[in-house]
Amino acid sequence: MALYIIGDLQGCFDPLQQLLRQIDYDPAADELWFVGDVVNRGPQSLECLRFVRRLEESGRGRMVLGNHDFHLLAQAVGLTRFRSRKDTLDDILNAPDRDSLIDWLRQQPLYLTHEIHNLAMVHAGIPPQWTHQQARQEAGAVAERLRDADWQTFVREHLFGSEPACWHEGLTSWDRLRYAVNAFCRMRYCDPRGCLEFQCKAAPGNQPKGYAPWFVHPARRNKDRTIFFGHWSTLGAYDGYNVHALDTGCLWGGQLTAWRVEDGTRHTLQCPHTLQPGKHS
Ligand SMILES: [Mn+2]
Repeated sequence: MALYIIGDLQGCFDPLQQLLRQIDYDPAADELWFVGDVVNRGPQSLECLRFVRRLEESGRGRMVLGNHDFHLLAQAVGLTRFRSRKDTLDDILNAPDRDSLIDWLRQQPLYLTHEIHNLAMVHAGIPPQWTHQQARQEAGAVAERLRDADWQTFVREHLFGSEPACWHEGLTSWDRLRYAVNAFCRMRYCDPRGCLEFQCKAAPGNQPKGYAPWFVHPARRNKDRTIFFGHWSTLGAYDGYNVHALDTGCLWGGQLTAWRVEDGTRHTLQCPHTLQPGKHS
């Protein structure tokens, strides 16, 4: 039995199946964890979502929510102002099992830990000033709203926006939840106090002054557990500071990555160019 943690799928279902053949994935014994952004931009979002859901419901897989997964929830509740011409979510939104897929997706976590391996998984990152215990609490507060009967109001009215960009203990209510979602799902660079930078998607070295990749801050309080994340295709396959970055840009003609936890090895599949370079966002 092996545990594999898999990078951002973004609708790249055929590459996923190829990668699983390459690693001799055994559905009866192995477990697959997905770092989020299971859907959107790529050609087979519906297949990806159904696949991850089947695994999760059979106890053989987990995922955390990414920004594109939240974007799907937004489209499902009719938040049309965030719609993009680059979206490839219509297959899901028009599917006969749409409602049950959305209902399942909204109940997925933002932060996961493993009971045996000393690891955590998030889509984008954990602010340096949060311990793992605090990350679990803040993610749990968001998950509670998403499980609520009135979850659609939360998504429609309170979830989206880039403010507050800075963390402080006194944040309450929707501001606190929105900060947490942005940190877990969108963060790349931040300052030591956890002020988030949303503009720069480039590789380290190109960020605005005063900001650093969230995981390099010297006083980071969550170094005591290995953290797996995706979201940052320009960072690519990065291992250091007790973190492992798994978004190797399959969508952009890069690779799809599976990390085997038992022996700490990367397994990659070269993906076809499904999108034109330069349309990256
Ligand atoms: Mn992402």
